[in-house]
Amino acid sequence: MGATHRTDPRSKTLDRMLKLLQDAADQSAELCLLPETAFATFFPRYLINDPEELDAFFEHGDVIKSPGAAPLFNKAKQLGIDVSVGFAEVADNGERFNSSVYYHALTGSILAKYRKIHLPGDFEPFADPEATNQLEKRYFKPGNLGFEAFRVPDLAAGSEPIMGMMICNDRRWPEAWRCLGLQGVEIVLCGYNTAGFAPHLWGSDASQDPKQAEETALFHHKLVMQSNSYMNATFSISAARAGMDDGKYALIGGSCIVGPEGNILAETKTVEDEVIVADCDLELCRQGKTRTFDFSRHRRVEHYKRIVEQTGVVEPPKLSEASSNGASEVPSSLSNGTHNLPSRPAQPRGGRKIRILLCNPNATPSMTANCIKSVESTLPLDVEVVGFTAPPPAPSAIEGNFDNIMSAAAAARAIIPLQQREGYDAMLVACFSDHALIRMLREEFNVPVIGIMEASLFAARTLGARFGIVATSNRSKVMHADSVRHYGMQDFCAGIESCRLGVLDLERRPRHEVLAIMQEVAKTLVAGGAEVLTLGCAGMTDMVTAVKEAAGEDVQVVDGVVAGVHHLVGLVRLGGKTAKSGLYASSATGRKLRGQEYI
Ligand code: CDT
Repeated sequence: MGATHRTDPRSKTLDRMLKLLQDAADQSAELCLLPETAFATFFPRYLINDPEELDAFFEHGDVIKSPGAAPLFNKAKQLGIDVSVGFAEVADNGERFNSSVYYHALTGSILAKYRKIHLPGDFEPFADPEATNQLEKRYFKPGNLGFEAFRVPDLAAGSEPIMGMMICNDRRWPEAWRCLGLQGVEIVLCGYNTAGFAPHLWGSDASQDPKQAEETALFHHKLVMQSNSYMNATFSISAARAGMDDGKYALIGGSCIVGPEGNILAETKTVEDEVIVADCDLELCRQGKTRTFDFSRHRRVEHYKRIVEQTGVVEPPKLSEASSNGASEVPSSLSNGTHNLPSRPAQPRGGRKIRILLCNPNATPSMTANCIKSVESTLPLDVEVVGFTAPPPAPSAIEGNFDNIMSAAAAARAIIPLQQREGYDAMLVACFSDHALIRMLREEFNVPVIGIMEASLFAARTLGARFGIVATSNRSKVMHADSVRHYGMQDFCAGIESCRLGVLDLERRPRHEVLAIMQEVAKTLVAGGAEVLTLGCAGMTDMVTAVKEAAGEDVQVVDGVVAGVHHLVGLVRLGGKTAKSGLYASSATGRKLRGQEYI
């Protein structure tokens, strides 16, 4: 879309949009993307103090029925063309967002809504009256709907393409693209509104050549659309509000349709109202998605922690400072004015990490590996979890008392010398039961020890009034009931339901079957009043997402491994130790006196 001035009546802008839609339909397009806040000028560049004037830029209630926007959706329905468009939204609770929707012509309904997450600019205008402002932080809240991909039925020769939306500044953030990429997105839709010559906004020199500034802005726009499309093996469509708004504010053009190899398939030639069309053969996404960017095979999430844990930059300590004080934490006064200190120390406790031994008392290493995998992405930078798998004669699964005792003995014999050598700060017993190893380790050492069942129940009691347990077998159901009583939690237990599966069935039976069974059990527990679900086996740790899906968003699902590790981390930070005045007093000395050092 070309320039839209502050004084332009809504009807004029709408007429232009209807014409563009007609033009797209005439060229047999099945979907038409229109820009960010398309129905009026880009008002966040002005400081508007009059609430009524500001309100007129927003759609209230259901956007497809909003008088200033409805004609667009009605026309789309009539033409049978889907439309995605940006608008300023007032939600039912009065919160304001910079939003976009995907309108499905066939059903006459909104298939998906997105609310802009990366709001650029400032809350207060620049002091310089000549500056172009970008007051999105003043007028909008950051979006609260995440980057959710969605399927569009009956499009592209009856296929169901996976689409995702983002708005303008979002396109500069690879995190946004990856969130969609991880849902297999095939077409990313992005309306935008990007200033060309606006030195205050870009933080650049006011004496720069406006034409050159615009070229750079255009280069950056295409750079992010092409590179991120390639890196996520997806098509992308971007639609600009372009031209010279109010005869004063230059906006770049550059609307384009990009293929999954990063190639531009179509791009606008003007900064006026203009339609571009391209065929998007979704099959072309397969190449990238199954080879170079086959995420399931190649991603190494254990090394990506910083991406979700850190916002600002945390530089490595300056070599001179690190060597002079021996510490790696940079005091704020020395942080070269960037104020980008870590939200938590990267190396606390005198530079030493908290090290937790995750003890799997059965002899199945893949179960240990799954436990480590499930917790790894949640760990702070200063915490390390090391996996231990019990050696034979520990049984490969723990399904009854015999297995419990045999595994505890085998595990304890191996852990005692290991702990004497390594001095882990805490130990987690990764078996969902009141496992004998827990009490053995509490007796033998003074570091905090907990099992994943007890940790789950503590977390569950904190997060809800009633919990339920997804048990493996009927026998484990009975054993869990005994343990719940032992922990004194029976009054808070809404139920324990069995999946009628053996522990090793969790790995051996087809995954979709196992997940379906667990989801059924989860639903039963929720119907019985469980507000929090705990997973009754360490082997279920990688199934949390499926259970969450079945339980619904108002129900919490606790993964005992994650709960246990973080419980222990908290205790270690508090300096907590196992009390030795009673039950957990060590029996090592007594054994020695009896000449029974055979372990
Ligand atoms: N509308 C919008 O998000 N515009 C931003 C301008 C950034 S201001 C520095 C953009 O990314 O194009």
